[in-house]
This record gives sequence, structure tokens and C-alpha cells, in this order.
Amino acid sequence: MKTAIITGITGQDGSYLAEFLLNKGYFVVGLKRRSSTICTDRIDSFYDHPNFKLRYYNLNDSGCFYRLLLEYKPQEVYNLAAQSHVKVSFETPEETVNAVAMGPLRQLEAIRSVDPKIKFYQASSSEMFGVNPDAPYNEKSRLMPASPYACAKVFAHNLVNNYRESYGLHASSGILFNHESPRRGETFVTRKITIAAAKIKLGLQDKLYLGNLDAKRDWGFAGDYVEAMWLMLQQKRPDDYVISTGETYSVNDFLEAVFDSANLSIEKHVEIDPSLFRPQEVPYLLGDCTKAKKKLGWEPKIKFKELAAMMYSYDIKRIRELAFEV
Ligand code: NAP
Ligand code: F7E
Repeated sequence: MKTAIITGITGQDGSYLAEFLLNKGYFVVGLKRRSSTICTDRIDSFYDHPNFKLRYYNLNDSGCFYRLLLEYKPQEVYNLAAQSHVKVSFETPEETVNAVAMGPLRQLEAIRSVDPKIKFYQASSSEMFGVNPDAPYNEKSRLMPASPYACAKVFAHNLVNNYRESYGLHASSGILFNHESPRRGETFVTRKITIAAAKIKLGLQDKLYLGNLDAKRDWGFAGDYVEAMWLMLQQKRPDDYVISTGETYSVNDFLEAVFDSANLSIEKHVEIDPSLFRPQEVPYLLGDCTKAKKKLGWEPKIKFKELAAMMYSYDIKRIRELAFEV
């Protein structure tokens, strides 16, 4: 039985990847940082699975990671943990950069010392392309990061490449474009919109405040994207891969898709709050995942409209049940 360690297990992607690997017969060690509230909602469905073990780990704790490698002897490590909110990274830059850049450095150092055969996945991001005007972006496009978060992801991305070349590690980076789901964090724009629409529809909220509606993103489904992570570590050679849908839509498009299907008026319920704008914005992201299609045989299954509908129907059902105990 293969063993995989997943950092960031309580996050959106960690929960989908764990389910995917458990279904493939892996033993999964999920790593969670300690918090004063338990925060295991996304992993409660498999918490008691006999092939799942939850352990504590923080990205700043090198010794802990060494001990976990020695104890579990994994074949694969997926580094998904991060302070992943771009706007928050402007507010807490030092904490963000320490976790996002130094976390993978500490892990790669541990891997090369304990067992250089362990395969490593790094969660790189389309935010690394930042303000590069030449979209669509592929693995060779210039990285022009526009936030502390993206700068730190560029550091980690380059480091993975450096450890691959210098020490022969099987270390791969998935350059994932935005991916969403009913498990998306509630302060990311898609989920903020689907939750607000559900609450407005049920008479529990009146206004939704948003920032820049013009930004465009290449939005896919997280459940599809975790398969690509796994496929990268099954290849003979490590590499970098763009994972995207190849379609881009504005925040306003997402808002309209959700509000139209809920039969709600944007004019009546949505207001712009300037405090939600970022010091620097990434205006346009569009991925070209030709390499992943050819080499990994990976394809996105769920696209924009279906994704928006899936998220809204999940939230309206959940909030109705919570509010009215039906
Ligand atoms: P997420 O929902 O924000 O989950 C992040 C996870 O990291 C959470 O489990 C969080 O724990 C954990 N974490 C944060 N700081 C930590 C620390 N110092 N030590 C240990 N754990 C820590 O993010 P996601 O959407 O699943 O994304 C997964 C990864 O892909 C991240 O690295 C993100 O930057 C990257 N990425 C995401 C997207 C996307 O569109 N979702 C696109 C490209 C790249 P808590 O639950 O305690 O906060
Ligand atoms: O913003 C605009 C905002 O926070 C999307 C992370 O997973 O994907 C994510 O980063 C757009 C931006 O995601 C609000 O200005 C408008 O243009 O949902 P978001 P993100 O910044 O694209 C990348 C690939 C990652 O790697 C990250 O980890 O929406 N926007 N109004 C808003 N955004 C938020 N959050 N809240 C608003 O009210």
C-alpha cells in the first residue's frame, strides 16, 4: 500500500485529494496545524477511515516534518498548505511569505536528507503570472507576480525546479488556475457570492459587498484538479504543468450567472466596497493546459456555468437546512 502525506488537509484541495487517494487505496497522512477551534468540517466524512491518519504540522516546523517522514515513510508528499488568500497576503506579508516560500524549502530539505526518492508535489499558482500581458499562459510564460502571496509562490516554484536539477528529486509543480467548489473558503469571491445569493434568496441577508468586478479568472472545479496533482507524481520524470480550463470569465460574469439563476436583482442587492480592492490587482488570467492534456491525459470536466450552479445549489440547500431546520 502506498503512503501519501498531504499538508493543508483541512483546506479545499486537501480534502478532495485525500478522498481521491483513499479511493485509490492509499494510506493518507493528513497534516493540520493546531487551531483553537477544531475546523475539520471538510474532512469529517473520512476522518474515521482506517487508512487515514490526522497529525499536527505547521509549515514553520522543520523538525516535525523530518519526524513525520521517518515515521510514515511516504512515497509521495503533496504540499498544499499555505496562507492562500491573495488580499490577506498584503495585510500579513511576513506570515504569508514565511509559510508559502519557506514551508516548501523546509520540506524539500527534509526529503533530500531522509529519502530523496520521495515524490513531491508543490501547489504553484496562476497568480505567479500576475501582470504579464501575454495571455494565455503556459509553463514557459514569464512570471510577473503582483502580491506577497504570488512572490512567495514564485520563490517556491523556482526552488522546486532547483532541487529537481541539483539533487535529482522527483519534485513537480502544478501551476493551477483558480479552482472552486462547494468546499471553497468562504472569503474567496465565488463562494462569497454563492453564500450571499442563498442568504438573500432566503431573506437572511440584504446586501452583498464586493470589490473589483472586472477581474477575469480561469475558473475550474477543485475535484477535477486534484486528479492532475496525482497524475504528475505518477510520471517517470518530474515537471511543471499548467492546469486550467482554457476559458476566462469576469467576477461580474460569475455574479450574473448566480444571481440570474436565483432570480435576484444585482442592482438591488450588490454594492461596491472600495476597501475590498487590492493594492495591486491581477486583471486577467487564462491558462493553456495543452501540455497536461498531452502528457498527463488530463482534461477539465466541469466548466464555468456548471460550477456556479453546483456551488449555488449546495449553499441554498445547506443554509435552508441550517436556518429553518428542515
Ligand atoms: P485553502 O483552502 O486556503 O487551504 C489551505 C490549507 O493550508 C488549510 O488546511 C490551512 O489550514 C493550511 N495552512 C495555512 N497555513 C498553514 C501553516 N502555517 N501551517 C500548516 N498549514 C497551514 O487552500 P486551497 O484552495 O485548498 O489551495 C491549496 C493550495 O493550492 C494552496 O497552497 C494554495 O495556495 C494553492 N493554490 C490554490 C488555488 C485555488 O484556486 N484554490 C490555485 C492555485 C494554487 P487552516 O484550515 O488551519 O487554515
Ligand atoms: O479573487 C476579485 C478579486 O480572492 C478573485 C486563491 O485560491 O486563486 C485564488 O486567488 C478576484 C480578484 O481569488 C471580491 O479582486 C472582487 O480579482 O476569489 P479570489 P484570487 O485572488 O484569484 C489563485 C489562483 C490562488 O493561487 C489563490 O490561492 O475577485 N474580487 N470582489 C474579490 N475577491 C474577494 N476575495 N472578495 C471580494 O469581495
